[in-house]
Amino acid sequence: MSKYITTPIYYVNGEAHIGHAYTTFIADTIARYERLKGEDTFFLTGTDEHGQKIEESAQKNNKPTQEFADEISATFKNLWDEFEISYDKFIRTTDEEHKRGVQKAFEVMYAKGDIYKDFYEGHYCVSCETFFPETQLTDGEFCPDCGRSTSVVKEESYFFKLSKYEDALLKYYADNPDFILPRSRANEVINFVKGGLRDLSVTRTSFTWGVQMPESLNDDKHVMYVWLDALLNYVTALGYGNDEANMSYWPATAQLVGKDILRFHAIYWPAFLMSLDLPLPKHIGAHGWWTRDGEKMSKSKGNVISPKEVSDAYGVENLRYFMLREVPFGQDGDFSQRALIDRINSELSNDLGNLLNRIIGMSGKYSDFEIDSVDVIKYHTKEIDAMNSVLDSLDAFMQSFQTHRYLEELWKLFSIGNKAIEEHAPWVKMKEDKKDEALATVALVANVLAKASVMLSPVMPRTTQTIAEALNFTIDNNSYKELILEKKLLKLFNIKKVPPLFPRVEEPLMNEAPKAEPNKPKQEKKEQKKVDNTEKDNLIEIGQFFETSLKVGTVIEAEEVAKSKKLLKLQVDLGEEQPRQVVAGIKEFYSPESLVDTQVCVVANLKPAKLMGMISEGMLLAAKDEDGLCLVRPEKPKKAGTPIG
Ligand code: ME8
Repeated sequence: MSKYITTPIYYVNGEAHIGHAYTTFIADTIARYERLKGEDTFFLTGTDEHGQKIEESAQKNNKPTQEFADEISATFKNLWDEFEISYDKFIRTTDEEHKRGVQKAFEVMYAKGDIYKDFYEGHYCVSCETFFPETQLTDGEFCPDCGRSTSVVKEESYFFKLSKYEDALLKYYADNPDFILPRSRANEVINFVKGGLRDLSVTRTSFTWGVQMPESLNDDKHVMYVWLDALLNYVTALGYGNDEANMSYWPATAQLVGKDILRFHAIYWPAFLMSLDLPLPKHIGAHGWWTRDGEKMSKSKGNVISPKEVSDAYGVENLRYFMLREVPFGQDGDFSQRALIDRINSELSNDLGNLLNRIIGMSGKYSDFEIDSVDVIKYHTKEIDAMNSVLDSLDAFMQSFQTHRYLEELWKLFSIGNKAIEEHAPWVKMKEDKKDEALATVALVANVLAKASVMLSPVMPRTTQTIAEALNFTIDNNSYKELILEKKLLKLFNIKKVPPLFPRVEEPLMNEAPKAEPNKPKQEKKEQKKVDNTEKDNLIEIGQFFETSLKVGTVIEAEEVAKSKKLLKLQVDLGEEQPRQVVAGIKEFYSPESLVDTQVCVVANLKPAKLMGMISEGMLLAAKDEDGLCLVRPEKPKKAGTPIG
């Protein structure tokens, strides 16, 4: 069966912000996931260009409405193209085909007796393009949805018999408990319908910027109500009312929307479809809002964050990962650079990037970059079972749009990989002359990473492509079938070195740091330090101690520095993507060989220094007395990068 995934079509009254990017990222991820599984998938996005709101925005900008719509629509399309959003069609409601399709639908509903002409007197909110009965207004005047003031409008109007579909809608919700996702959102919709549906005004005479009435009605005073026009995009994009070849994709599998427009999609839209005798979508997925300092981010409030700015600073795939991982589907989330940086450093750089780095390092050292999975099953059934059970659990999360759970589970694979390395310590096995065991662990971890990359590819398509290149395989429906469904292992292959995927981010990269951020400006900290240092007894605050980042490191390589009596050059694994180079004055006390594969304590946030022309990116903790120097080490082996403090 084919799949059809949609985003809302975005109003062209302002450029995209990260809320729009979020919906688009989720939909794009689902579409890519379906394609990975080999499903014939159609993914639609586009812009909503009619209605009073757009007309007014164009006037404010002193532009003809169409020109204004063209310009803003292009900014959305260009942004999605830059972000490599894999849409199959970008629809605009000013497209001629769309307008014809809407007119056709109007005729069908009218002929069926579902549309009739009457008068409407009510309170209209231009921002929401919605009428409200007086009983629903806040303080008798303000819009219950956006809080703006409404105006009284009396117009001749065509009405859609929404009330007729009350029972059918309630039955549909009851028979299809997964129609609205997350399920917790269904009740508000059901209660709204149970409260009684009023027929819906579906034309306007007070302005002209909308789809004209069908000629057969011979009533050009009216234009279509923007929500009727907009909702129908989901079928006109497939050719409804024109060339209907793509209508085979209908009904939609997943229609993603923000919770602000759930009612339109879960009540009006299914009722329109029933009237048109078309099947209803399988799922409407309503996600929460991105807020800024606790307030919904919106174009009209002007408190928006530009997705382009964030992606220029941090990379679009890091942003995608962050948004999909950070917030449980359906809930609101506050955007902060600090949270984004934390996820980049800990999950992307430490967990994922580091694993690839370890595979490259170990395979290079032990087997000239050649990996063979032949012995993996012999030594690693425990890890393979654990890995398969994680992989089997993933589909259910994606089907219910819970990208945060999907990624959370997926990350368990990296723990399995990193833990296997710690437990089986291939470097020890190499020393004990158990090369096949050491290589089996390296191959296991390469397989873990390969499988994880296949499943991560819908979220981070580019990054996982680079990982696949490093591991010498291709991510596509074939590898999905073999590695995920059939649970096969990769055959003999060569590892390729690639540049670091996720350089660590030490400081916020965007100037305008959201207010809610906990990171204080650096200067404040320094000043505080000065004051405290003038104390007679030199006591420091605990916070000052924690300004020093101390970490456990594993020495991977060590060599003497020629012409230096004191210095050794070490490569120390701190659980980061790349080992750090540390130049230490310990040559008189330690031989390089005695240090490899031992652990040390490292000051990890010192500014890099140059010693005899070599960069040193850390300092080892050591104790020195008249008997000489000894390194300070953890009492028991600890994972590289474990914080000390
Ligand atoms: O409503 N957080 O268009 P729109 C998360 N044209 N998502 C947000 C968001 C936020 N702060 N702000 C907006 C319309 N969105 C209509 C839709 S569909 C037939 C017509 C996202 O430009 C979210 O998906 O106001 C929301 O539903 C959509 O943008 C609204 O975009």
